[in-house]
Amino acid sequence: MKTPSSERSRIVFVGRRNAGKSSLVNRFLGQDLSIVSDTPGTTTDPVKKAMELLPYGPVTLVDAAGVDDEGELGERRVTKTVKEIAAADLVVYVFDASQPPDNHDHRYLDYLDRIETPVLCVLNKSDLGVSDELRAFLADRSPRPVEVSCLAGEGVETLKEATIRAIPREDPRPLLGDLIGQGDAVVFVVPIDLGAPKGRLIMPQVASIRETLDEDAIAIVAKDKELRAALALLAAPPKLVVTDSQAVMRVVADVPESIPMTTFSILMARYKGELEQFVRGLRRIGELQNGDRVLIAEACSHHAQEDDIGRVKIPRWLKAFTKKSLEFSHAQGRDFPDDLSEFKLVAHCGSCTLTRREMKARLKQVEFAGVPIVNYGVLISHLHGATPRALEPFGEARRVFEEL
Ligand SMILES: Nc1nc2c(ncn2[C@@H]2O[C@H](COP(=O)(O)OP(=O)(O)O)[C@@H](O)[C@H]2O)c(=O)[nH]1
Ligand SMILES: [Mg+2]
Repeated sequence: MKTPSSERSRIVFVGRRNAGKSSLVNRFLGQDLSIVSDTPGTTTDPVKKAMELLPYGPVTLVDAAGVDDEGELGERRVTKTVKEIAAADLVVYVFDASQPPDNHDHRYLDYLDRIETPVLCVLNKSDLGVSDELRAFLADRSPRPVEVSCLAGEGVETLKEATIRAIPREDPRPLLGDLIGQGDAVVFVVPIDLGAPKGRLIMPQVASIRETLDEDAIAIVAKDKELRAALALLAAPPKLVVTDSQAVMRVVADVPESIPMTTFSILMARYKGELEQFVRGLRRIGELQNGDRVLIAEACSHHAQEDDIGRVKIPRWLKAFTKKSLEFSHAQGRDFPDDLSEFKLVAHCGSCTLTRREMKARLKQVEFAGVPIVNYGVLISHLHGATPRALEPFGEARRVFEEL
């Protein structure tokens, strides 16, 4: 039960009011925790329950409000459901088996397919018989829909097994392990400036060094000032140089063209998000106009420093680069705005404190809002004239850049 919610697989129960979502969640949990009621619309806030789904492991079950909820309050509940869907690993879409599908079902299943969220359909209340229309509607779905009766307690075990099979296995992504091999030297450039935390290194630095060791490669760590000296010590050129974004220009100058280089933030962009999507976002920078609003989003809520990267430096660099008077909004921590329509561009931090799923949910959200997104790493390198150099180790992202 100590597994943090960010490490649990999130299963969201979606469907029309009264389909039996809460009853199913209770059947999963084996106890009466959700409120089951025959008055439609009882589940107001999404109810979340942590459980151990054996033999799979820790999961969070989310009992969402009905997708057909009505009225002003109902609409707010539907918005919450849509947010839950964005962060779902798996959606269990619950039907009342005896009813034909309606518009809501069509719309939501289309939406879920579009955002590529895995969906398992459940025909609950199978004790009441199964509608032919519903059967036909779901005929082509994979995985196969599961028939259940919460009332009779039938099919619940089969559903649990099907659920476990349907939860996608996250392929663990490398930070840089795929770029290096046994015996390779990697030079990490870690400037120790005022923004560096006292007495330690930050997460992307520590994780990169650790992964280098896991690959039986050799990690060399130096400040930007000592980079030339570090390179001079090596009998052969390193396989890769990775720098803090803020030292990127100095590193570009000090590292010969023949040695591939990139930044920690670009490694993070690939690890937590989709590097190509961030690179595509760079196109917007040339299109920005006076008065356009840019959202600067940071996943953690640290104290803003005097020369804060998100508050001060990025706005300054972006204005200098575009020569436009831009407006900036800031979002910190978990408050990522629902409505992105006023923004022309989103600049996102490296998101060390977000899970890949959470970052992916944000990426999907901006994609559907039609707002380009860049991450700090890709953006800073670009504003300092270090693209495409810093993208060179990543073939696909480099191609995307060249096609911009
Ligand atoms: N006949 C039958 N009724 C069910 C079944 N599952 C739930 N119900 C009833 O359907 C109603 C709505 O259930 P609930 O779980 O609150 O639905 P939700 O709005 O989707 O959360 C309640 O009266 C339940 O007792 C089932 O398998 N068969
Ligand atoms: Mg309910």
